[in-house]
Amino acid sequence: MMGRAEEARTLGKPLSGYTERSVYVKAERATRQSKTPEAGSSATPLADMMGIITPSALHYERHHAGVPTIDPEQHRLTVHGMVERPLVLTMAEIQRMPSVSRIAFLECGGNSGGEWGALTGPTAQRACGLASCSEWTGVPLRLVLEECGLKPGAAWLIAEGADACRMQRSVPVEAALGEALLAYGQNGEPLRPSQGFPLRLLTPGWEGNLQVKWLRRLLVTDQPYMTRDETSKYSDLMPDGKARIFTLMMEAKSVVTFPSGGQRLPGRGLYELTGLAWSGQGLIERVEVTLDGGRSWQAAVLQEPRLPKAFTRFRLAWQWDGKPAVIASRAVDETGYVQPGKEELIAARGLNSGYHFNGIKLWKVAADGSVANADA
Ligand SMILES: Nc1nc2c(c(=O)[nH]1)N[C@H]1C(S)=C(S)[C@@H](COP(=O)(O)O)O[C@H]1N2
Ligand SMILES: [Mo]
Repeated sequence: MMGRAEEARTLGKPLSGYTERSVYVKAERATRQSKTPEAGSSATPLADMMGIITPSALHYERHHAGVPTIDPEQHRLTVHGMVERPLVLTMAEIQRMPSVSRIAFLECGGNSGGEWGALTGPTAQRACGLASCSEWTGVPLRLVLEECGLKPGAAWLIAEGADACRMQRSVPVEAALGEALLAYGQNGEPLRPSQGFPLRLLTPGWEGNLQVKWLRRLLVTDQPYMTRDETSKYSDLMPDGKARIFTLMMEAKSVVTFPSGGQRLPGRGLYELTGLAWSGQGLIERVEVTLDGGRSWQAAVLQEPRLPKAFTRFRLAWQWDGKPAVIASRAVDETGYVQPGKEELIAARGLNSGYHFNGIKLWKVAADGSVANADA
């Protein structure tokens, strides 16, 4: 019999132009069964993520009319309306302009929509997975608008996508002149088709719906257009029957991703509790964790450098005594805004709207180590 050292060894795989992940790594985006899979969403497996960057292939998706296949050579961005010099730009012209890269989260206004009700998400992915974080590269939109010259009274931009529904959103011009990007890069490579290849609008900190993908047109106007996605959708019906519209800011939110629903702790002992926090208003200042269902809170360690309007990773060493525990995180951002509890949120906004849920998410750890939704 041959010993291990003498065994013939098999050569590994050869080099390749573009690699796949290990066959042993299985994390996937989650979708729901649908008869219209072109109009839906897929959620990032937040509990499988490390650090703050979401791999592009696992960035959540939200499409209203499927993912168009666009030849970047043929693609054009038209900027017109209340401008001195209307422009039609090719991708090559856009990519010749001065560029910037920044890390920013993106979150659907409908993320955690199910949390308003009784049937809340059983995993971090189902509860909060319509949020991801990438490094985006592109041209500050401000530069393009300076090139066109805004006319007096220009107050809104109507951004339009090249997908079948020609998705349109009205974007306040302050945002367009501020941090907004015409993004063509994501995590070091061109945008993925599901993220808007070859060009998308990025308005860091604001609801995902505004960040029009496959961007083909910016019409400068003096008023919003009241499009479908800012009136019947992505607006918040309040208990008094009035609706809040243009609620663009994504307020501070966090979720514990380990331990989280669907996982199992192998036994009592020392663990590293971890999770993600983010705020559309800037930096995450503090994340507090409760291990006793909200009776007491302690500060988690925040991964540095913290970046404004990006995911912030938090961690806390936890000695689990093997007894049932209810755990959660609560984020505080640089404006002093504190992530609310679910009851507080419902008291303020009622239950008519499915958008902008940023309440505290509780997980319960049972004595056998299994972790589940505390609401269930
Ligand atoms: N053209 C176009 N842009 C779009 C959408 C769309 O369906 N069509 N969906 C919007 C919504 S609702 C969200 S939440 C984000 C999702 O971006 P992602 O798929 O890159 O995560 O894109 C927005 N931009
Ligand atoms: Mo969305």
